[in-house]
Amino acid sequence: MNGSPLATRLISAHLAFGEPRAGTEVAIRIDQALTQDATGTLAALQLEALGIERARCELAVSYVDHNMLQAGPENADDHRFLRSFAASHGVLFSRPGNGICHQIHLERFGIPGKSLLGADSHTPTAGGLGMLAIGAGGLDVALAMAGRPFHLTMPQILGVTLLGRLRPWVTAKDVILELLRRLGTRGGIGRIIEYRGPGVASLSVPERATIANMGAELGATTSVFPSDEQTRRYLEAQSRGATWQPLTADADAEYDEELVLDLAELEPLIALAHAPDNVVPVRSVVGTPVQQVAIGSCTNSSYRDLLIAAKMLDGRTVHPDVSLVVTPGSRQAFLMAEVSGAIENLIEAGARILESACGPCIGMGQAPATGTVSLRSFNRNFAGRSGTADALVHLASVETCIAAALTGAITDPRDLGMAYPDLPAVPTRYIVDDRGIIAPDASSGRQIVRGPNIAPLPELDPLPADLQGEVLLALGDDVTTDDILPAGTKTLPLRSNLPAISRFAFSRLDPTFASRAERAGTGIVVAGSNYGQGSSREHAALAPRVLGIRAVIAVSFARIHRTNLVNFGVLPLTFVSTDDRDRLTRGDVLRIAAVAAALGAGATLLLVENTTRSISFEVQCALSDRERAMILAGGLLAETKRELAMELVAV
Ligand code: MIC
Ligand code: SF4
Repeated sequence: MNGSPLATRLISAHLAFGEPRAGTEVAIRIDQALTQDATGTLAALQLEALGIERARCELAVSYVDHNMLQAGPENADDHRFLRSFAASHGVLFSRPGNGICHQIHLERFGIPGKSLLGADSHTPTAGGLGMLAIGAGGLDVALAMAGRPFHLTMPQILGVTLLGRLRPWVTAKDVILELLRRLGTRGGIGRIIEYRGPGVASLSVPERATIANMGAELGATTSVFPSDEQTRRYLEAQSRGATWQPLTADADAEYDEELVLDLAELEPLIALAHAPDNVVPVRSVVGTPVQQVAIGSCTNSSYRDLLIAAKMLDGRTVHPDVSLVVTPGSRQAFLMAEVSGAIENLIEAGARILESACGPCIGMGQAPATGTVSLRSFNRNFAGRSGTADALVHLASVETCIAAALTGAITDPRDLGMAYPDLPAVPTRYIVDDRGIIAPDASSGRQIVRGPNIAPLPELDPLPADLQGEVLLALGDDVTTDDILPAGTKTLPLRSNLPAISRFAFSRLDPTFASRAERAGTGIVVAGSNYGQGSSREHAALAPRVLGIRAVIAVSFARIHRTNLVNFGVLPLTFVSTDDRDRLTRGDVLRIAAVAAALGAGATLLLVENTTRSISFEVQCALSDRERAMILAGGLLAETKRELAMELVAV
């Protein structure tokens, strides 16, 4: 018999339901949970609605890192709400300024072999430490905090064998950009990416974290690295050596798919606007003028990233046409950069240093000038996400970004004529100062501080017996959650106010959507492949739902968004024939007769009548029994309340 990949071993060790057989439903026990402020307020309200008074998993952390621009009281009110909620619910609170959730979690909390569920799509960053770390909607994370297992479809395991060693100026970012170039943003759907082979040992934990982080852009369920000497060194430097254990795949592990990447053959790469898989070699676009360079985000904002930027800029000046902004990933990284003199180098060179937060990555400030090019060490470059609709945002390594900051144009860093700065991958000791993390305090009482912007959760009604609705939008492929419910300065302050934020649903694609949906009462959205790629924000399912969307018919769905739709009682249906997609237009009225009965009876095909055109077509309804029950009940919250009530009766 053949051995197991590490991912399968991690899943088996946490299995609460099912068997780890690709394509079947499994449930896994969750050891650690994280939320951030943009998803955490809803998660907190949902936990409250379930009557759960204390987090029951081993560790729960509520981070504040997204909504940091306090242009009005809303964000600060949310921070206060989260702080008081965490204190009284046994949750650690990472205060604003402490840094980006994924960077801090890696530094201070991640433990090889443990499972982590996070209300943010880049939670797999902790896979760099040998964790089973998965991104999910806030409600799923609330349930994990309540001690309930997390359900998912068992993914296939893609084994990526790394050979050789990266050459100077070629980085971990180029490894993941190469995978995006080869596999595309749909290439990881239904897969866990497991890194293995002799090349792994040369990558430090921060480098592995960069690679695991952007597995989210591949659409992967998660990414995982072994836990080895590099992991031990990192955890020891974080004064957490006792949490280390070695973890690898079985020697004869069998993978569903395999791929080989020779690190020594890679070169600096860049993902051009507006998709993370629009990857070309840097050398093919050299000379393109750049007006903004941004270093930061949960992908590339570690101490090492700051240090390499500082070394490259040491004694030099940022090009006069470029605005260079730096957001350190964490207070620790910021402090280390300060103590080592890196911050001084950055300031002297002309960098603008922002606080430790997501910042420009989520359009919270530093929107580029009209029609300009922004080169970022980030992970997402969807159109408009930066806050400037016609900006061209490209993604590259810190090294390539700083090369452009120096020359004012896209530059292959190998052409700078600089010796590659000699840096330790990981210092022997990081500065450990956890005062940015506030421990829960039961004595704080149960007083939750609620600002006026925190609206009650909407009541969601069960699925109607027959579903009839107008096609309110007919969309193409790769619609992102940023398209469905944009982030940025206007909407992020409204994350805890669904009636207000729902006005912005699809506003970038069609500003008339919200009012048309309200007039129509019940609506349906039609889309192409990979609908809902990107963020885990459940607002992208809830806001359309609140406006009456009861079904999305697409060619395929991104994992987290599909689950969020189900969690809020929206039917995710797929076309049996993609030709049917092309026969639908906005305004067509569709009807699925006896949909509730069919769902209850386990039907996997439903007949959709297009009453406007007098034609019919079939759609696939690939839902598990659990998902069917949820949709019939009006969503996961309603269904869980029902289950909890039954458990009480049983006791
Ligand atoms: C993102 O990078 O898009 C976000 C903002 O971090 C989201 C979470 C959110 O929308 O609150 C994510 O990646 O899940
Ligand atoms: Fe924050 Fe950007 Fe990372 Fe999302 S991708 S968690 S917005 S830094």
